[in-house]
Amino acid sequence: MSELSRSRSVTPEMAIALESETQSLKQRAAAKGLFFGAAARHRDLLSSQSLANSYIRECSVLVPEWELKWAAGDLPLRPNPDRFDFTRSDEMLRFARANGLSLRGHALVWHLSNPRWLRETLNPSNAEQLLTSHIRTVAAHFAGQIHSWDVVNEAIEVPDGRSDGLRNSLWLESLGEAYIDLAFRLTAQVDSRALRVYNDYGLQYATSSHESKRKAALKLMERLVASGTPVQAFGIQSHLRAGETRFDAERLRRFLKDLADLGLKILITELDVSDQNVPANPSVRDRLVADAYREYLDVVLDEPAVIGVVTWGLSDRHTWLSGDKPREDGLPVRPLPLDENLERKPAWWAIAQAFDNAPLR
Ligand code: 9MR
Repeated sequence: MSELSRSRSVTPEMAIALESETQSLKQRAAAKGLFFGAAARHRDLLSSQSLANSYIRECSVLVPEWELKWAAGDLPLRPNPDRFDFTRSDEMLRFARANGLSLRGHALVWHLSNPRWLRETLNPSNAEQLLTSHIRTVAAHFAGQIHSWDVVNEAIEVPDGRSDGLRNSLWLESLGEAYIDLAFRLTAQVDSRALRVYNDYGLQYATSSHESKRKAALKLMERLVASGTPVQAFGIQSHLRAGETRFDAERLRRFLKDLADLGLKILITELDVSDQNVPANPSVRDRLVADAYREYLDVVLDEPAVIGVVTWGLSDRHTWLSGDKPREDGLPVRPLPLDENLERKPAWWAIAQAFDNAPLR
């Protein structure tokens, strides 16, 4: 019996109701066989005990937002071809393990956040060696301790004009499309326990660019699966926009089903809702942001292949959107489940209800 129901003024029925109100996102997700997690940067998470407590309370998965990229922020993971610096990523792993969270890895191969030396020296004769040494070192360093790896991130860019829809990235230019298969095989060799994910954005709306990206993504996944590439899951980043009307539940359901039919699991990997273009009034804004979370998660969590949800940040205190999608009126953006004081917002309740309504896995 909880503290609450022992106190004289609270009946057992009220205690049960209150307890279910206070269930965290990770508890509600777990009740349905799902996981909930959020991304954070080392410098934010480990410098605020109250922020850290919110992650511990709400999340079962933690994603380093910078620290496992080749080079994001001022302390690169791979400062030169021969040196790796795991200081910050190891600290995040320790934090996660000490508090019962698991760490999700993001990302082994990406066209952005690469060190300057890589961009300046990568060529067809050294690319395979550089990619191999990277994955053999990084994935091996964390072997057995990672929930899932974004092995390849954002490899599709239809406007680049290739018939296969692949992005003209530094890796594609040096290795051709074989870099994708190579990355998945290497990861499988060194850490057979982490779920291997292909991760991308721009896939959820009923716009022509999202439609053509969905097509290209399915084609890529079909090719990889058919050729025996050990990809196991598809990550849909899900950077949503409040007030966006071009959402078509049936098209999204179809895409999820097509991925599932290929035998892939699906993860929602970077969920947030930009409030850049909605009215200033904070309660109106919060409602529109919450509506976007609800509308999206109701569809996505209906698909049995979806195994969990990660938001790209947890509190409005720290979000990439303040820099990348600021509001014209200069008001702070409010895209995440908790406000800047770590209080639950309507978005939190929308996610909570979506988990509560989700079918059991
Ligand atoms: O949120 C991340 C931001 O802090 C970084 O500066 C940026 C570059 O490393 O990456 C942001 O996260 C991106 C993620 O890694 C991949 N999908 C898009 C995310 C938002 O840009």
